[in-house]
Amino acid sequence: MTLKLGVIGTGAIGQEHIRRCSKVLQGATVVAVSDINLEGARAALTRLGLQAEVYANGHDVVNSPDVDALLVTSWDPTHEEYTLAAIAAGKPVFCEKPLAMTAEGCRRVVDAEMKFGKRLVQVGFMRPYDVGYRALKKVITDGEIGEPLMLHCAHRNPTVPESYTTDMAITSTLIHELDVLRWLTNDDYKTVQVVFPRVTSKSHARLKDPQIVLFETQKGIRIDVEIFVNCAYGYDIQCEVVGEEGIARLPEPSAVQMRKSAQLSTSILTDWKDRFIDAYDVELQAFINDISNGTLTGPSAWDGYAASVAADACLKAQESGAIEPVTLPPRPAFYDKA
Ligand code: NAI
Ligand code: NAD
Ligand code: ISE
Repeated sequence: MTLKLGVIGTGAIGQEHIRRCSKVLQGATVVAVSDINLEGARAALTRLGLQAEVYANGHDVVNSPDVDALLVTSWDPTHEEYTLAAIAAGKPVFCEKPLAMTAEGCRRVVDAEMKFGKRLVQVGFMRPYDVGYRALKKVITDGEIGEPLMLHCAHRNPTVPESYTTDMAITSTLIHELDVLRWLTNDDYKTVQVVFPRVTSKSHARLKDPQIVLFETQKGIRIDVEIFVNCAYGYDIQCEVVGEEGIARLPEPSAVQMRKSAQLSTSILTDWKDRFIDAYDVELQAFINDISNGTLTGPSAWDGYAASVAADACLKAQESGAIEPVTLPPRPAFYDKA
């Protein structure tokens, strides 16, 4: 049976996900879309050569009898509202990160889902589906480098728009590390501190860039993450795990090495769309397959909540300059793996 999807938000990633669900993946079709920019939504469908019902209001997509499941790809502050609406309608929902703007908002989603009594939410944390991160996790869980002691990470974007502010380095960018590093180390954060180096001249008044975020985990692992969203040279994700017996590093995306004009060079990607293109395919195919099998297994509303608990502490640390505690309550049995 083909799963009929409704997509709320037809911006950059909304269009990417519409394309992959319609043209790359198996078992789904996009039947309805919505965006506050109605013309943009229509133009996106035309560009992709697709036909779907276009609604002015996202809630009409959620409640359309034609729609079996939702993708929420609108801007961050709308995620909680549409995800809660999907749960109220009893429909599975894939919500892009962050699940909500605060841990409190994520908790409302967790509580609504538990009240419904069955998992309906998958959060768009795609890195656990990336082959590189999966290989790195295997090296750690196989004990090849001994117990992890330190992680050195970087999340670099070439540039961001003027609307991107200091807090978004946490809520929209670091949120990927907040999720994937929990998964990678099978650990939770205990404290966090944010340090601001000299600001790049390529930034603007409302964005302190770069930032360094320092964590201690419950097991005592120390993690440093550099967030640098005007790094100019490319889109670059780095993760190095220092263990008791060796060091393991996230593989670079594969690229041809060139020898030319007395230079040895390898291209660096410039766009998140390309860096994680396969991971996005796999995460959404898993969402589609899991719905037809009756149980969602991907990143859960609890994972979204856990990341946002850490994000709230990071935001506090940005303001205070102090080492702030990260306090995650115990995970409810509802979110244990079947
Ligand atoms: P974008 O700005 O290109 O698209 C957002 C779209 O949402 C716009 O078309 C806007 O008109 C629409 N929108 C805003 N408010 C709305 C509302 N109330 N109802 C319906 N539509 C509304 O942004 P982009 O880059 O596509 O990001 C969208 C979401 O996806 C964000 O939450 C972002 O954090 C997430 N994202 C995730 C990535 C990942 O690697 N998983 C990569 C890029 C974005
Ligand atoms: P797993 O499913 O055995 O989970 C390992 C632990 O990590 C569990 O305790 C789980 O609760 C936790 N976890 C899972 N997703 C998390 C997240 N996003 N944030 C924090 N903690 C998380 O581990 P796995 O088999 O490595 O699967 C990891 C993800 O990859 C799952 O979402 C799974 O559905 C998916 N997956 C992908 C492929 C693939 O081929 N790409 C294959 C299997 C599973
Ligand atoms: C964007 O929303 C993403 O999710 C990208 O993966 C991230 O690299 C970027 O910084 C975010 O703004």
